[in-house]
Amino acid sequence: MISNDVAVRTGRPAGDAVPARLRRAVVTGVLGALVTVSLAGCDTGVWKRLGMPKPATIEAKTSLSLWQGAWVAAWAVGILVWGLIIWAIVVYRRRKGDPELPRQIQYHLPIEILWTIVPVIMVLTLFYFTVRDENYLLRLHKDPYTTINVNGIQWSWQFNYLNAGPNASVTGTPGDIPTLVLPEGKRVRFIITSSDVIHSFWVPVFLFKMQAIPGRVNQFEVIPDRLGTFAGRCAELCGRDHSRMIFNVKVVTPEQFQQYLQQLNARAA
Ligand SMILES: [Cu+2]
Repeated sequence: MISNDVAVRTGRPAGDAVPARLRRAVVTGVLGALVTVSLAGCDTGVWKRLGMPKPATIEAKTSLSLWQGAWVAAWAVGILVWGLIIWAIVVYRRRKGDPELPRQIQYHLPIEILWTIVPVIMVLTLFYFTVRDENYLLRLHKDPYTTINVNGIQWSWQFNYLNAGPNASVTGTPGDIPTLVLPEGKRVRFIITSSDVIHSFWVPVFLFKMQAIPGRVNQFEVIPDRLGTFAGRCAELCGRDHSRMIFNVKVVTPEQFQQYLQQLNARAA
């Protein structure tokens, strides 16, 4: 009777109804997987990095391992919890002749202690690694190689190279995207400020962002360790042209960096 019903509803022979649907689901799944794998093929490491871009600073590696570790911990806890749920469903399912309500247990002290202590340990573990890595990422050194003031303005960025004279600065506009030039292998300190509203200085390959808050000075340091040109953005909705508040980050050799500063100074003079 049931298979006849299926045949009537789907208009296909009863025996074929489910396999055809299954076949379509499998084909769709395999195609989807192939597309995903081939699209990601150009950068297979993205799987290992769980979606994060390839780090371009020494510090970004710490952010990456914190991210990966958090996912491993989340999956471990998830698998444990799902496993316990399935185990309880299967082992303690209602069998023939069982009463309407199972035996009710209250104040089972060992269990109460267990489900208090285990989550506390989990939270403390996540807390420990987060605080440890945050302290590392926000530490400031006595003598950075260079200090750059990054100032957010509606809607672009201003980069002031503080070690290179008062006029060594670059101001972008939404139509003229500024470039931030950094030396490879040298410690750079950023002093993040804002002229108007709250912005957020974000370079995805740094795996880090920091807010630019009016009337406040925020700081962090990185050592860029990969030559190249990278994208930068504002990560705080800051008004009409927020999405145009982009910039480029160009990591060059220290010699090229010094030449660049001289150029900036010469231009200002
Ligand atoms: Cu902004």
